Amino acid sequence: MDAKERAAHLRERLSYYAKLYYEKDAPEISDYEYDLLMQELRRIESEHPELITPDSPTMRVGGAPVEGFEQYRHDVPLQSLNDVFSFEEVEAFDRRVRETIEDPAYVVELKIDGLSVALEYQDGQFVRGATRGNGEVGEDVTLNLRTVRSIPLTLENVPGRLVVRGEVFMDHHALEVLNERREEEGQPLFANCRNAAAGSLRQLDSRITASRALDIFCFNVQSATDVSFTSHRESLDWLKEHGFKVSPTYQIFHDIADVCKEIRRLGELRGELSFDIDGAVVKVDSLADRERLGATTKAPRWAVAYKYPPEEKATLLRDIVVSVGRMGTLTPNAVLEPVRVSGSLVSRASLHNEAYIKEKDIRIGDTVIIRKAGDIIPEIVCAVPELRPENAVPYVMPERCPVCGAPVSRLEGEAALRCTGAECPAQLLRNLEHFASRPAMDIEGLGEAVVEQLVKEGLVSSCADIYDLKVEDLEKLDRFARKSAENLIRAIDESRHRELSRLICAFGIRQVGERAARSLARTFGSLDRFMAATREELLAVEDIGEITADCILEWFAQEQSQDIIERLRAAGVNFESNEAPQDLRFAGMTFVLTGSLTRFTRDEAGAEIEKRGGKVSGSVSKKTSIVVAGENAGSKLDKANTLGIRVIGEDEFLDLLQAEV
Ligand code: 0OW
Repeated sequence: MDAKERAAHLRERLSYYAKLYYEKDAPEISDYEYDLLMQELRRIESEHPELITPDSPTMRVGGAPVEGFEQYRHDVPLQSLNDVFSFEEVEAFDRRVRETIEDPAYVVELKIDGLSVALEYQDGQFVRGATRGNGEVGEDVTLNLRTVRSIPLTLENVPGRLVVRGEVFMDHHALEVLNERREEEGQPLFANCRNAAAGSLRQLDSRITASRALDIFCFNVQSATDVSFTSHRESLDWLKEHGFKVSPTYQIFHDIADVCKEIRRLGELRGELSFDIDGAVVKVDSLADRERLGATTKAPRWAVAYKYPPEEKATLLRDIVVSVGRMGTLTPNAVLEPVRVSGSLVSRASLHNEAYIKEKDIRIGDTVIIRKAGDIIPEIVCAVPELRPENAVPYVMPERCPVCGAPVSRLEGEAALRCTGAECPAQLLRNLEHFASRPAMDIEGLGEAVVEQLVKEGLVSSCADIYDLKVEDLEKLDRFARKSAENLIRAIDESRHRELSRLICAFGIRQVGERAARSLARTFGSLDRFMAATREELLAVEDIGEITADCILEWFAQEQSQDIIERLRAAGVNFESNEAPQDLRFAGMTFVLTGSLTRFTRDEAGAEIEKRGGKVSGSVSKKTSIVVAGENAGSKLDKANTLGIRVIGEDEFLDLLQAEV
């Protein structure tokens, strides 16, 4: 067999195998053998370029990547679809159609969950292909579409211009293979088949697209110069006869009840399909009827997409493991027997917090129902009590952090449990990034990537370690030349002189952000006075409530925190506020004013009290600290005497206000 014959033979075999692989999903040879034949054909074509034909399988894969995608204007807009979510809405659609069409015939097709494209052929050659875009203008992805083996590059006896619409998708197996490869390469995984298909079709390098095993179902003849149809089904049959892959099922129905039955049937098929569908499309079959029904700006009046509720699957809850987030939050996660739901394999699902588990009474060993909320996030709908093992017990969250062993605590009003460890490794990265961040110590150059390296190299395991770093330490890190090492050390040095409020913010005490930190720095004037503040004094500070005060007290009470503070002091970090400390002599005290004062109005006296951290109340109770009694004081004075509350006159009040603190 000479080269020409061999090339023709290989082309015929490769096209035959590709058709089997993609249309019948029944390959006769392995991918490896297919690739060997392809390699031989490439070699022959490189030795005899005159033998290359436009439809050769080797012509599917483009050359070097393109810079970007050209815009492609669809001469026939790619319409979208009105979605419906119930059979009542399908019946309403039918009633609307019957207002115009006496006895409509409907086609019901699978709604492939991929991305819409238009394929343009000129005299039987595939010449251009584009994404849907906004329906009017899409992106020219011709080179990438050529690599989709189920798209015919040449058509037998189809003269003139033809534009076909279809849905490009990736099947479950291809997604699994792709994600396995990405996992090995340390790349982020695709959440589902649709994302994978979209990401693969919009590759600038068509060789990457070629490696992604994309597929297509064609569902519409957009335009054709040399052929015409009277019905949709006729056009689908024609597409199939001319080498296009069309939706595997499309039936005609005259009664909307049968349409709904078909929608149910396709919905049950869902679990067995090797690709994702997110619904069923109901279309008027007669093209003339479609003309009469017309379209809204958004979508045709002659079609609707019935969307299935998120697919639910049952599986075994093997275990519950607790992860510790960067904010120290303990999150329970379900470890599941892997199960395919809506297009991808699910083996984990968040259980959010203890309340969620309690409310649904989810126990280790349960059979649970899983679904994908929004098609992406797996969630546990419920447990199946009838299938619960005898020994299943209600789940209890750990009392100690699974990462550092520190006690966990729950702040009232919060569902979440948090690790209290100031240096918990799970939170360390977040704490360090926060410490160096702009609203805190603002250390230029100490971002997430550098922090991760410093922790990984064991150079930093606490924010205090930052001030022990030397240029030599940094030079060992990736991408750290001497210059950048010196710059970072200089930035660290500068941060020693930050305003006190920055340091307080940098500690990352829960509930203490920039605003609260400023109030605390202004009020206490130094870290030492802040550290020594009582709960009452903290409560007297503007922006500080009960929860925040408790967080502050709990944070300072930790040995880890004391250790950090002493090391920062030794490192020369500024502990003083450059603002005058606020006078808090009345913090935690409640005053009652009665009678008339000569030097103040009631409001002025009240303001003087609040300025010094005190509170003013309108009535005397055992919570009252002091009653200030002016002239003609009345019943409040009597009650104060009865309750044994301290009573002072105006002069003594003045002395209290003016005494040196
Ligand atoms: N995804 C599909 C599909 C289909 C529509 C298109 C214009 C008017 C009717 O399988 N089988 N049939 C249609 O017909 N649309 C489909 O997908 C659309 C494309 C854009 C939004 C939907 O995904």
